[in-house]
Amino acid sequence: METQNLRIAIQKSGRLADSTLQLFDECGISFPQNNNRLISLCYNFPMEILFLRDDDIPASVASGVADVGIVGENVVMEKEKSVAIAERLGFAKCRLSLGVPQAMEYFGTSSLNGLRIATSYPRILARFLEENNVQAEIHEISGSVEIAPGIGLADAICDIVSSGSTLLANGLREVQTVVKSEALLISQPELSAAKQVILDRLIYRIKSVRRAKKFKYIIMNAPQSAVPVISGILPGMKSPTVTPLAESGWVSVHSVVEEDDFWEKIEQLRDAGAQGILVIPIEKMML
Ligand code: PRT
Ligand code: ZN
Repeated sequence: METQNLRIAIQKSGRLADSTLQLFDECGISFPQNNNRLISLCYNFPMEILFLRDDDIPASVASGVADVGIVGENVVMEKEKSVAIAERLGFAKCRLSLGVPQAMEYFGTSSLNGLRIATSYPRILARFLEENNVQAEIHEISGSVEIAPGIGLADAICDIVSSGSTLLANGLREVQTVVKSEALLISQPELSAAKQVILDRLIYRIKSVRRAKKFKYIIMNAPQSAVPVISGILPGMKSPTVTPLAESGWVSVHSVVEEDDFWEKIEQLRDAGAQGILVIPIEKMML
């Protein structure tokens, strides 16, 4: 019997590669490790992995060479291929921004009129300029965009920014975000039913892993009398679990707290009388 695998295209090496492999690992998906691989068949999940340059991933998915792929939103937007977003993955977050020399005055997009702007993202930039009624010259270069103004190749740039240190090191400042980006799981718009079932299984695992990362499991001891206040601090998913301790009048409280406001919650819990607070990472959180 022929078995159908979901074929997924991922970046061979680069900024997306490590996080993508980590995600597969956290989803319990393993495959033979071999650095010169082009394609690997997973041991324990009906999926084969195709290793490509990120620029080729949207086209490989749109053409059916791969069924799905993991790639930056910026590349998906630039390539304008017919693919669907199956899931946002939340890593490799960055933005495509306009940068100008530190000394240049900038009063808004109209300041870009008549400039030469260097970028590796000509389509996204052209759309942005058109939407903002700016007439500027787009100068397409494939790498080291940030050095273009310094060597007189351009007046401004449109490039990926994460921390902003590359712009700073090249005497540029970020003046405008054009688009925001994160890694996406993209898919062919029309997958076969059998492959859609595999994709749904993959997405379920990814969601469980991502949800778990947002939360911590916490355990603390507290006087019984403090439980109403503590329950109010811990909205959790359901009300907290409260079990009696051997020492009378004391209980153990278990709950789940969101990472975002984690430290504030801990301070409030201590003020409410909680002691011996333990914080435990959650590996998966299923719905
Ligand atoms: O070889 P291949 O073509 O597959 O890879 P690549 O060299 O084209 O891409 P790669 O691996 O550099 O990046 C892959 C994806 O990671 C990008 O398409 C983005 O979606 C995402 N990403 C996230 C980034 C960054 N952060 C990032 N900081 N891509 C590039 N950068 C570069 C940017 O170009 C600039 O040179 O980092 C510099 C800016 O960083 P800061 O921190 O100094 O602002
Ligand atoms: Zn690339």
